[in-house]
Amino acid sequence: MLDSLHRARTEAISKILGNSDKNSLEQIRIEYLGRNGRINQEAKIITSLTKDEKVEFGRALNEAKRAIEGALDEALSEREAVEQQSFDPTIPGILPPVGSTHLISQAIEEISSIFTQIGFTRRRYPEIETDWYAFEGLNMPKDHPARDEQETFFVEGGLVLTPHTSSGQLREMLSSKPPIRMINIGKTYRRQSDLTHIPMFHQFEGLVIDEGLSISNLLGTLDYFAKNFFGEKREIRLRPYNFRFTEPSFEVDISCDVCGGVGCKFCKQGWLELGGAGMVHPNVLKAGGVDHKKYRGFAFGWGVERTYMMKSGIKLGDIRTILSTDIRHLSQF
Ligand code: FA5
Repeated sequence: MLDSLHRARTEAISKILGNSDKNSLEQIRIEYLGRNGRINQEAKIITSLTKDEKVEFGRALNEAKRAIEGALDEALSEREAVEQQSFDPTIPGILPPVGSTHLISQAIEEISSIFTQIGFTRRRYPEIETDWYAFEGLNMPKDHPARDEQETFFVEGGLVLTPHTSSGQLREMLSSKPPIRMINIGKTYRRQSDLTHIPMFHQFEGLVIDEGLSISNLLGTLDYFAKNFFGEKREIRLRPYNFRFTEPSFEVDISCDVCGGVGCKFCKQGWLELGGAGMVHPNVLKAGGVDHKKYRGFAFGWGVERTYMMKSGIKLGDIRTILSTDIRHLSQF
């Protein structure tokens, strides 16, 4: 008599336990407690029972209903509690992205540190210059064709955005006494934009003034820098060149890292130009107030971005990507 009722009760409760789906719980309620549900079906047997049996069966029937209702209520309130919980302390946190120094700043720091280790003092001179510091004092008189190469931005009041850090040579000579060993790193500007040129770039300018200096001191310094910055495997070469502010003058090349020195669209037959160098011209020493009979000087001026790109393993095919603000690019450095 009671077996079938117990089975219905156990069956209903096992369907409810662990169930958190609202619709499915409602279906279970209808299936077992609804007007035509299993419990009411079981109740039909009551008419055929004796008086005592009716009492016992009636009690079991009520207990079965209460147990199923209780299990349903519990399942629903558990579900609501989960819904209301807005903060789950067990979910792992999201780490905020960590930034890093921009690669141009990294390069500047590295260049600075290599030169300061051999006694150079770091300097920074104005980005906006007068014609005299940018050209005239550097042995480039007005209307001299050498000025054209600098593709200069002119600003109001006869000023220019300095096209090279060589203007800092004059400022250094006029503000300190020899012996001088400075490394001037700053922003420079030219009207250029292509695979190897950007309109705003950085140069680092070395200037050494002392008694008895010769080209071998210049070579030794450049070689020291190249070995420390690029590594032992990269090669450097000097080509005779003409700058108005040095005599003799050279261009310094480094073997290309993009193609390994065989030649590619980025370099000239395996070599990439880093910048100029030479012995400071007597006219520049004079303009800087240095006794050109007593002292000699050497200077070099290289592009920071170009120099950085030639570092082993960098393999940047277009200098303009250095200025990209794309986080996927920046996060590689
Ligand atoms: C000069 O600017 C000379 N003042 C360098 C110098 C200093 C010679 C001291 C002798 C003594 P040049 O115009 O070649 O030279 O530029 C030097 C370097 O700056 C180039 O080799 C290149 O590395 C970098 N550079 C020049 N223009 C750009 C540009 N638009 N974008 C990126 N890098 C550039």
